[in-house]
Amino acid sequence: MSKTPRILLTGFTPFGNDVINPSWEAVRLLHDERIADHRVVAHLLPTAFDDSRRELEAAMREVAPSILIGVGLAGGRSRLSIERVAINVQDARLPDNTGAQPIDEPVLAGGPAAYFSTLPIKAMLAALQAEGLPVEISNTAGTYVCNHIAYLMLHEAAQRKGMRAGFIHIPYLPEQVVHLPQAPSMAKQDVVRALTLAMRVAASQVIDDKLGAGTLD
Ligand code: PCA
Repeated sequence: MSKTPRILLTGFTPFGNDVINPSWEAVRLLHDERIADHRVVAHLLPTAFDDSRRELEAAMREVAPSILIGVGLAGGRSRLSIERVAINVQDARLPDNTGAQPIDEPVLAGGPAAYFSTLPIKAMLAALQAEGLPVEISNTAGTYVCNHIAYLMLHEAAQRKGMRAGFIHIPYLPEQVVHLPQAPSMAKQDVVRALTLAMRVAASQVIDDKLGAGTLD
């Protein structure tokens, strides 16, 4: 096996009423890219609590990544959201793709209440802003499958020295909002550019910058 460190970059299958998931549409274009001496391995996760966990575990064994970055759709958000935190709860507003709808169940029984991202989220924010990309720090990844995977990635990373993890939510693609006049969207090329840059910063910087990006809401 080559010694090149790997970034495991995951996207999700469509869920709810959507026929595509922009997270996978963007992530799959980055498969095999070389970024800051790392190789990107793109992996598709099912939008289902149990199956996504199994698939993540299989991908971890296969890829042995040093950095884990999950990407998911947050339809309705107007900018790319770099998540700060994942919480130990599942509260599904809609059934997942296997029909499971956990309410107020832990992701991991006995696990910590939350994990913080171990990627340099403020440095990533600043780098993307400098490129003219609309981006924010988010303090909630929700309580659905994305938060579940973000929590599990951070849990895995917390067990392994040198491994780091984080999660990024993205808006709808323009073609998904053609009939949703109020809904914001982001072009796929911009998402790909933003993920590339975010990975470059994550791969080359461990200690985060001290930059204010707090909110009062
Ligand atoms: N978004 C959902 C799950 C899969 C996805 O792309 C979420 O935010 O939980």
